Amino acid sequence: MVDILSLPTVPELIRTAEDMYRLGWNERNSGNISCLLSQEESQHIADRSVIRTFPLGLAADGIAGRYMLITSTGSYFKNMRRCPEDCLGIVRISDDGQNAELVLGFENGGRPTSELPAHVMSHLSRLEVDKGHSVVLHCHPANIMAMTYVHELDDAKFSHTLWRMCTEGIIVFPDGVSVLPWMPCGTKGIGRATAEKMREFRIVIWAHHGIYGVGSTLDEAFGLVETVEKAAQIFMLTSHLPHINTISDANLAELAEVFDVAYRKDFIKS
Ligand code: 2HA
Ligand code: ZN
Repeated sequence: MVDILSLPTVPELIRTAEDMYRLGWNERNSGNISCLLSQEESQHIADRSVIRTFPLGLAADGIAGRYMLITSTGSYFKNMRRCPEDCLGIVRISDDGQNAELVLGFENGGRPTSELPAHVMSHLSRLEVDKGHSVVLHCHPANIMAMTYVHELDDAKFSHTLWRMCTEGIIVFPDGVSVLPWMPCGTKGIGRATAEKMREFRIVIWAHHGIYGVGSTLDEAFGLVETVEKAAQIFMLTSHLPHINTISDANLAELAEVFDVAYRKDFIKS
């Protein structure tokens, strides 16, 4: 019997979930994380039979046969270490791309997160543009959420404002962020809209709800969200005060040159 904790990505995900909880990003049962497992890690579970099947309701041919670690619906990030076998599951995407086949975890009737469509579709989009892609995470950081009430929901304007809030911004997310208008969550519609934006962005913000971040590792996706949230925090701390100093567009261009990052130049004109 394989212990779910023996797969290296599992303790790594639990650590990430706990950090997210402590930062106040994942109240109650909010948020979800999924990781596509490497070939090497997948070999440990390749001989396991299917325990239950969850229809995806979409064609995930691009990840057919891949194993994915994913959080369960209703699970609390703060409790993940106490009950990893209940809160986490490993599914194999069926050969026809139509189903998620449970091979480990989700004990006591657990099911994948309600945001499964957004996760699967985002993985498909990111793999088209980034071969090393593996992680999708979702959470509710307060300052990003607050900012969507007081800032125009425009990709260029939102990205430009965030870049100007901390020096490291344009270096960490030179591709900017995308902001979706409010939509009901847990639907294929929001999943499709998120995945569409994921072809161009590694951060997609859901207005008045939260944020999606992606990366090749859990640390990378986490660090990306952390940096965007810090920029949003500075905005929320200062937007009601007179700005007598700022990071100018010339400063942004200078940073991009010093750190050799290809940023969305078209976002600066806004
Ligand atoms: O409760 O965060 O978006 C899980 C969520 C749904
Ligand atoms: Zn959410």
